[in-house]
Amino acid sequence: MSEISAVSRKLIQTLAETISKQVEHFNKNEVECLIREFNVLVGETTTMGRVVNGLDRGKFRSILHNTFGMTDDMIMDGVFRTFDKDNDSFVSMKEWIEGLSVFLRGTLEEKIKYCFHVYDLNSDNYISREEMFHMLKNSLIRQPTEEDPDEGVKDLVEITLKKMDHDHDGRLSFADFEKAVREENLLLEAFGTCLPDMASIKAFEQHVYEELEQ
Ligand SMILES: [Ca+2]
Ligand SMILES: [Ca+2]
Repeated sequence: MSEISAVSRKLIQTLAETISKQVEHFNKNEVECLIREFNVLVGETTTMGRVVNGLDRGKFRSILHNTFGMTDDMIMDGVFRTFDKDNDSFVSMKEWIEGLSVFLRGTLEEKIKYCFHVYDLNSDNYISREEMFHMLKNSLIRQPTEEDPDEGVKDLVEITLKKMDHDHDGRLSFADFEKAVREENLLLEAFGTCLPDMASIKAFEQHVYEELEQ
């Protein structure tokens, strides 16, 4: 091992120790693996000769698509927005690990907050009728024979509101969303798949762990 890689290894270990104390669900070794994976993913961009602050939207979306099988653009943008907490258009190393702790291992409470944020497209703390309409329209497989597919989506929005809008103001607050999901867990991803399934979590973790072994 060269002197430089020994130094960078030491740096990563120190960083992993610090981050593992601040972020839930990952131990120090796991954080180290995630930092290495982050560096690999970002590294491809730095070879272009410019300084990169993290994963940009395109790069992040290709990870969601290729590694976690996501296909819905609107939802993938929502996941990016949710990971990018400081809203600087890059997912930094810290944001990557914080985001993954919920994405891969979050408690129900953490996932409720995460999904609500993903679905609140304009970040005004409410999921509006319009937002529900866009997401449901996007996620439904349209029947080509149907004359007005929008009508079906509008009906679905009204049904969803009836079930989830507890204070009857025609939009979902976090409290509405949380109450509904606690009563019926399947509603967690009511407006589109924004969490990975068990198989892709397992594949990702296996891949990341192997990198530490090398
Ligand atoms: Ca950021
Ligand atoms: Ca909103």
